[in-house]
Amino acid sequence: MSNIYRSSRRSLGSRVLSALVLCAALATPALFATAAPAAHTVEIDIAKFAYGPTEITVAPGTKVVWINHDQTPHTVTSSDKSFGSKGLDTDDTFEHTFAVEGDFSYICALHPYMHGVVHVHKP
Ligand SMILES: [Cu+2]
Repeated sequence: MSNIYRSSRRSLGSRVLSALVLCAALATPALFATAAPAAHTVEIDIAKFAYGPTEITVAPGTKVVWINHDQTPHTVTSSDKSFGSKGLDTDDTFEHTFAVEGDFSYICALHPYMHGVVHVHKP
């Protein structure tokens, strides 16, 4: 009798666990889907130890997404510390939305000779 009780308890527990895992799996893409329709997005490629384009001009509210295409980790580290990524592995991305006007220069903390600048100005 106690064996049956114990095994049914265990299966309920594992059923709850798999339901939670399923919920997490379903919730994650939904989260990305709601985050996607942002005002305006610009991509900057990181390739061959350089940001491309090195220099861009965007309107306030623009989201800039950096993508590392190198086999080497890089970072996006702003000179004024207003934004900064962790070490980006191959195909990792980092995004930052520029809310205010200004000139924001940045470097790769691992290779400080890599540099770029985002100019944020009203059109
Ligand atoms: Cu780097």
